[in-house]
Amino acid sequence: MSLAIICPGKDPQPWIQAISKLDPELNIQVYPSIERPEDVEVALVWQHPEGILSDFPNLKLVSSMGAGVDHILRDSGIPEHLPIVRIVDEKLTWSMTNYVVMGVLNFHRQITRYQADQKRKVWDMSNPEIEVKVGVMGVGALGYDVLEKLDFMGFPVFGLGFSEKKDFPFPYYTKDQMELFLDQVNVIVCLLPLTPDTEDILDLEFFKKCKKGTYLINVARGKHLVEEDLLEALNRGYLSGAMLDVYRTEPLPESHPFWNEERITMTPHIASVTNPSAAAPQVIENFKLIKSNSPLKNPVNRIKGY
Ligand code: OXD
Repeated sequence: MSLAIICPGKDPQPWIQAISKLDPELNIQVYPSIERPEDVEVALVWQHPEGILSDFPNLKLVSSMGAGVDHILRDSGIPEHLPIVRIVDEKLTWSMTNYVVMGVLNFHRQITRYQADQKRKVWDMSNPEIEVKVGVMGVGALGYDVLEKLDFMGFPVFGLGFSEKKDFPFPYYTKDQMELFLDQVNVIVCLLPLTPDTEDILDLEFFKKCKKGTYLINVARGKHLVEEDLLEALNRGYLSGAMLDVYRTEPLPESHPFWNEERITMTPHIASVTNPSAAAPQVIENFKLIKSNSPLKNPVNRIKGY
């Protein structure tokens, strides 16, 4: 039996090292050099080539290398009986929250403005703080941590999700209450999973409903955002700026208009990168659990898409 690592375009070495360190006996095969497909019982994947998983007749489990599973679920050829798990890891959550806090603080304390002032030798003490109320769309492990930490820092926070929640400790809105949610906040953090329900959710109609001058932080997936609508929303003043870590096409093509847009702060999908050493224990644990037919860690609900 063996574990297949399939992550074209990503270096598999840190995963091989982390897994082998914990379980030196575990046989690992790395795509595209999978010589014994019949041995593969678990596939650890990131952006795998569509259809490839049907090459493994004894596959029992598919594990994402990250928190997101949209890159797995886009492959309609994955047999329905095959369980899928994802990574939930404290370090991943910690990094994501730190990134979002940085974005919120940048807006609140206007670092971009002062950097521009510094370049022009401008001393401007007016309006040093923007009052901030933060709305977090997506209240899973990542979104919840963001709400908790920002609340601890004293920011009013509001959550939005797609299902009803009982006894949620922060003001909470469902998708049907979107306008009510948007009325409360002037910073929007998108941490939604990418599903058919959430794709293109950040479009011009959405931005029109935001408070004038709202700041957008998208750390979820590029496909949540209709990119030309963001530029339009900035030009019309619905939004005052955005911090983006994810894009519809990655790497972002050189010709993309975002590169030259000063109101957008960009990073290259680094908000929270899975640390193989931190994530390897749960990959191995799931390998053992699937073999003993026991309930898995961090299973994905295919119907919900996360
Ligand atoms: C993830 C990511 O889903 O890195 O983990 O985007």
